Amino acid sequence: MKKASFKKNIFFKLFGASLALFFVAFGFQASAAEPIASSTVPKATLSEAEPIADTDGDGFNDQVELTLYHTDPLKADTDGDGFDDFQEVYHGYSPRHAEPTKLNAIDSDADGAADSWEIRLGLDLLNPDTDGDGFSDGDEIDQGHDPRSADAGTIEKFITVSLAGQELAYSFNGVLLDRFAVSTGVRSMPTPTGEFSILDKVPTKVYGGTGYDFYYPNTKWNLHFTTKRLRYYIHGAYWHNNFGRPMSHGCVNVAYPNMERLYQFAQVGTKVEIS
Ligand SMILES: [Ca+2]
Ligand SMILES: [Ca+2]
Ligand SMILES: [Ca+2]
Ligand SMILES: [Ca+2]
Repeated sequence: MKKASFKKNIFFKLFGASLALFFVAFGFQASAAEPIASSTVPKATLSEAEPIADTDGDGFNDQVELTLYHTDPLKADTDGDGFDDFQEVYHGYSPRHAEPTKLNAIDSDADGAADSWEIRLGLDLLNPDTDGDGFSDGDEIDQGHDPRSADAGTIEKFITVSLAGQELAYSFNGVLLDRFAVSTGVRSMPTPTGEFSILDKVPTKVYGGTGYDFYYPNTKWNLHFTTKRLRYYIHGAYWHNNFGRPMSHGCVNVAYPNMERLYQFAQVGTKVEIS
């Protein structure tokens, strides 16, 4: 027994020693590799990785203030309305106007693209033609081209409607541009679900009238998306303000200010997914 345990001891000692040697060798290799790895990192990369200062401490660094939001990097509250720049953008307000102004309701450079779209897409909200190709940012978005590059390729647009959430969202090149409450069909007249595309854009339309128990003349901004059973539209609705609750005869009701921008954005062929 004693001899056997002695042998065992020797075995473990030798095994342990070879393991230790292995780790020493491995450790040596790893530490030998380190100086080579760090010497291959260019010094410029290291300094670029350093955070850019937020001089006024409002939560946006100086570069973002100068190039994206066009706010004062030395003044936390650029428009002097009592709310700092970060708070305003976070809640969807323009940090450049003391009057409460929603970013999606202002187009600072009058190029047809709301400030909120420009910020989300990384465009210059004070330059109507960010990529300098002769076409305005708004026109490029409307026509489905990239406002950040002179490349004439087509950018994918997508509209999604959630019946459970009573919400509509739309995206450009995978970037969410807006999201808001809508009213879809009531239980007896449900909005059809599935994958559709915009078939027609109709500036004004009459809903109801003779033979119906409702009449909504001169309804603005109508996006026809299917003829399944009946003709269904995503359209403005001026006769109620219950967005977020089912209200319609099967169409998708949208508040006028939201619908005006969505109508401008959508093209015949834009994909619509309703679930
Ligand atoms: Ca700042
Ligand atoms: Ca402010
Ligand atoms: Ca604009
Ligand atoms: Ca352009």
